[in-house]
Parts: sequence; C-alpha cells; structure tokens
Amino acid sequence: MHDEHAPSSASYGDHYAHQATRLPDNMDAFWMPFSANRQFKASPRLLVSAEGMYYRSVDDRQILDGTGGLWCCNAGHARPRIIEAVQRQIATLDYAPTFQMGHPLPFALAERLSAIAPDPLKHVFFTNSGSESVDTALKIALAYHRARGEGQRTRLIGREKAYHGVGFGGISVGGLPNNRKFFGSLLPGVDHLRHTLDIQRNAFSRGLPAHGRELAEDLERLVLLHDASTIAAVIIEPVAGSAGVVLPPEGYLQRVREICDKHGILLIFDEVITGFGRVGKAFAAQRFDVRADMITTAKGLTNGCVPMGAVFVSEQIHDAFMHGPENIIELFHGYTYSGHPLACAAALATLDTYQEEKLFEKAIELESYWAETIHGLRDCPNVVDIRNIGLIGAIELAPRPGAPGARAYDVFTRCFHEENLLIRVTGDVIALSPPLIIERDHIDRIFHTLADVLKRTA
Ligand code: PXG
Repeated sequence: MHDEHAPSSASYGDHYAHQATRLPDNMDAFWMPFSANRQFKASPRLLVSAEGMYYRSVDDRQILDGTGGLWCCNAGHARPRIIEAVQRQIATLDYAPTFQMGHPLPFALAERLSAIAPDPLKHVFFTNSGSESVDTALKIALAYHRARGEGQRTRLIGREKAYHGVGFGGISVGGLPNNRKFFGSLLPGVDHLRHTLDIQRNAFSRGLPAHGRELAEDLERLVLLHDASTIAAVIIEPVAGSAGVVLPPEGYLQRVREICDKHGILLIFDEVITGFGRVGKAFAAQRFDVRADMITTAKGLTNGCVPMGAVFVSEQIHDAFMHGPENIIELFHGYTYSGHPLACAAALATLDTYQEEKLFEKAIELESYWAETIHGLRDCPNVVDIRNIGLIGAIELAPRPGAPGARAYDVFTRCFHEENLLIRVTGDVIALSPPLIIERDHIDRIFHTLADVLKRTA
C-alpha cells in the first residue's frame, strides 16, 4: 500500500522529529482519552518537548510543569541516565518474551524494587499500566484464596470516589460514577466503603485530617452484611488522586488494616500515584506505617517515559502459589510486555536517579514549604478547601451555580495559555503533583500564579 505520508528520504529521524514538533494538519483520527475531543481539537494544547521542570508548547512557550506530566514524571523531564539507558537498550535487545522465556532485566529490576518495598512485599509482577496493575492484583487476590482452599472468598471491596484505572476490575471497585455508569453491570460481588472527604469537619487541614477515622468501621459493617468468609480483598488508594486528592484521616488506614487482619481479608494499596516518592517515602505504606498485602504501581516506576506497572506481592501470597508439580504454570496471567526490556531499562535508570538525587527525601524536606505556600491561598475567591501531603496539593473551589467544573476549567486554561503553567483539574478541584526536583522558586511561582488567576476568575 502506498502511503503518501511515509518518509521518502533516508532521513527517517528528521522526518519524525519534524512531525513531532508542529501542529498536525489533521487532528481528527486520534480519539483522545478522557478528553472533550471536539472542544480540545478546536483549541488544542500541544506539548512538543520537555526538560527538567518545564515543557515547551507547540507555539514555543516554556510551560512550568505543576503536574509531573500526569503524576508520573517524578524526577522531572529528559533525565540523562534514563535517556541513555533506554537508547542503549533498544539497540541491544528490543524485545524478548517472558512467558517460559526471559531476559536478565526484569529479574534485576524486581530485585531492586523488592529492596525498596516495605516488608513483606518481596515479589513483583510486571504490567504495563496502573489499570493492569489493579486488575492483576485483584486476580491474584482471588486466585490466592482459591489456592488456599478458600475459593468462596470472591467479594472485592473498593471505596466511593476511588480511581483504580479503567479495566473492568478497576472500574468495578472504583467509585467515580462517570467511569462506571456507561459500562454495563461491571464485576458482580463488589461493594464499597464510604469515601473520607469531609470538608465540613476537615477544611484546610494540613496533612492528614483529624476527623473520619470511624469511617473505617464501614468495613466491619460490610463484613456483617456479607460475612468475612466471602470477602477476598479491600483495595484503597492511601491518598486518592483522581477524585481530587482525598486524604486518609488520622488512624483510618491503621484501623482498616486491623479489621482486615481480624477477618483474613487482603489489603491492597493502590499506589499508582503515591508510589516512588510522591509522599516523601518510596511508598505511602511506609509513610503511614501500614502494612499492605499487595501494592499496585505504575507511573513513577519509569518516570513516565516507558509504560510500565508493577504489583508488589507479599511473600505469603506468592508462596501460596508455589506448590504442586513444578511443570505447572502457577498463575495463568501475564502480558506480552510484562518486563519489557525498554521499560526495565527505564525503571532501573529511574531508580538510580531517585537514589542519586535523594528525591524521596527531598519531597519530605520540601513538604512544609509546599504546605505553607499552598495554604497561603486560603483567602482567594471561591476557595472552599486546601489539602496537602508530601508534594501533592489540592485547591477545591466552589462550583459556579449550575455549571460544575467550569470555574476550575477556566483556571486551568488561563494558567496554560496566559501564565505558562500546567495544572490539572478534576471537577472543581485543582490538583498539583510537581516533579520532585522542584525548588522553592518554582513553588512560589506556581502559587503566586494560581492566586493571581483565582482573583481574576469569577
Ligand atoms: N490507580 C490509580 C490510583 C491511579 O491514579 C490508575 C490506577 C490507572 O493507571 P493507568 O496507568 O492505567 O492510567 C491511576 C491513574 C489525574 C489522573 O489527573 C490520574 C490517573 C490517570 C490520569 C489522570 O488525577 N491515575
């Protein structure tokens, strides 16, 4: 087939570089994810390069990255070690299967990851995204109980407002109505805890809110309703991101853990956004000192540069599968790209970068300055709550009457087009999750800009 858009000269590199830096002639074919396609294509926001704390837009403006891409570029952009590792790897081993075959990198990476993971999470299953990590963890939970002769434990418990990606498992345990209501009956046998957002009692808390620990007792109620013998696992984001940053009340996660232990229920932490330093430790489980039986990750694992996810699994769960004849496949699950060479190379170089630059510690060091500065916006117009932990921040606005989300969306587009600042909005919540290489000057600029834009936005 002749394709008139294919490069004709020997210079393929130039051809693709040119395509990647200019406004496309036609934007119709790409059906954009989680986007208002028609509105976006009428007034696009395109990024063409990135370095450190900044993006460059197609119209050649330098944009300060307040969101770490989409909560994923924790070490900032264009990091030399990562670039070199990926470039070398693609020229050495572009792909190798990991089903009944292997290559060295995922073994090396899993070893490195298990060293920074909290006990007892000593095993790692690789996926390609947060959604796949979540569905993998839910499947492992079900298969684990079955392997131990408790196959009647099939029920999965999520929470209201939770985001666990977009697979059928993830949207079933998830708690965002728009992500669920269009897609039929979802997984059977799922129930939900209440969410922990309580602006009336906790508005403008710094760090963890004081009120709401008692919401963990919802799990006891579900145990009474369904019986513990039917419940496989509870999945929780230690800090919920997509719903607009919802923090766990003091003592809440500890109490959920106690109830899980009492009833033999597995506790899965979904750390797709909290993993890899976002809250000042490798994982939120360590920051909050709560044991998880599995942790799902993605995003910061490779600094966002090659798609990859990882599920951290406890020794006990893993070992429950390692019985029976040795020629039998223990878990009928996996992806063509589980442990992909490029992703592994990116992840290893990312971990080196985090370590060399002590970025997790840096997030903790900056946390109080971040908190102080974001809470300085308390008296800006329409601000009803400000929430923060680690280098995560959220500013919740009162919705415009009859037009939920419109006010925050205006703030978002003004920041991008007029102030060269990238933020993220969800509903009327402005969410911030900058690269952990951020400096005080950048923090000042983000919040001065936001204060200014909020004052100009009715
Ligand atoms: N779990 C959690 C907790 C997440 O935050 C996923 C799973 C799914 O990951 P993948 O890689 O399949 O997208 C996520 C993703 C936002 C935003 O702006 C957050 C995510 C994705 C896109 C936007 O809050 N989180």
